[in-house]
Amino acid sequence: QNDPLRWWRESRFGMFIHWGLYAIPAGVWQGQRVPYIGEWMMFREKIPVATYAALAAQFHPRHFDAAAWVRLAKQAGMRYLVITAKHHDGFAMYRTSVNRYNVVDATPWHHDPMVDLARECRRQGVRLCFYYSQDLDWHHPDGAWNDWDYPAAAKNPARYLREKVKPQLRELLTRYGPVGMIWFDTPLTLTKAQSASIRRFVKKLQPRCLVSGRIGHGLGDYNLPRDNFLPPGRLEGDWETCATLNHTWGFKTHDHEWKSAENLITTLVDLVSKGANYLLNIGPDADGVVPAPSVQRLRAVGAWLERNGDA
Ligand code: JFZ
Repeated sequence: QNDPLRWWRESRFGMFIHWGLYAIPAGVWQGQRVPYIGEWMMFREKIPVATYAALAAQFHPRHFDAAAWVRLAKQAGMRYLVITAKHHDGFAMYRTSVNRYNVVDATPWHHDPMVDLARECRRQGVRLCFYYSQDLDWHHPDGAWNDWDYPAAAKNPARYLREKVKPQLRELLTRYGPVGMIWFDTPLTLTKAQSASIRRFVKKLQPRCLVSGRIGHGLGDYNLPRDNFLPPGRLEGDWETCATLNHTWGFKTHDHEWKSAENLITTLVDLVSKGANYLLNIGPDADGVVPAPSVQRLRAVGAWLERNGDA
């Protein structure tokens, strides 16, 4: 059957990956451990663009291993992978020609990890999807929510969409083969017309590529309840709950409060029985290492599925 949502409905379980420059401070700024989610550091500390951008000079993940990340997803029983191509900090974790603020041009690594992940996903049979922050962008002068560098009154959101979002989406949708979905996030300032035009843009380039519920204005292909949400009963329509393994999406050195494997298995079963997908996050560190407690837990979920799942 030709429903573009079919693979997604049948997948049930996906791997979310938050990986970016925020993995370098890893939740510690000016010697202080921050209490909030790691990837929000630039915003919460009102770090100037130039200061934050300087982190890129330290990004050289010697242990990055795309095959191992995708294998871990497979071992856990996950069938799709959603990785941060660009989070709210505006830094592209892939090769872009839109600006030099990206992992290839601005880091000593000079490498595009999405090429490796696309290849490994193809090889190992996992759907590749990209997270893309279409509204918040703390680096672009016209992006939403950085008003410590750029006064809000001077912002032109249409220009941001035209000069950054659409050209970058075009790259993501033309350079890595078929993309399962673009996981848009945090629609806070864009108008309905703007969300609609982003959606149309995606579908024009890859008609079967899904668009997450956080494109905004009810224009997604499926719904996203709030993070870590557990529905009280069976849900109508298509739903996906995204969740953290500890209390952060982006890596933090001092967040050691991990959910138990038992909790994860129960949650997975609960969600799936109610018709929702489970998108579970890992936050690799700046060397490209997935925290050992995350690996352990994902493998335990996979082992349980091996014994009890229906494959
Ligand atoms: C967003 C991001 O701001 C965050 O950094 C992370 O990427 C997460 C997956 O998504 O945060 C949200 C967005 C929406 C809700 C909660 C957190 N929500 O609707 O409950």
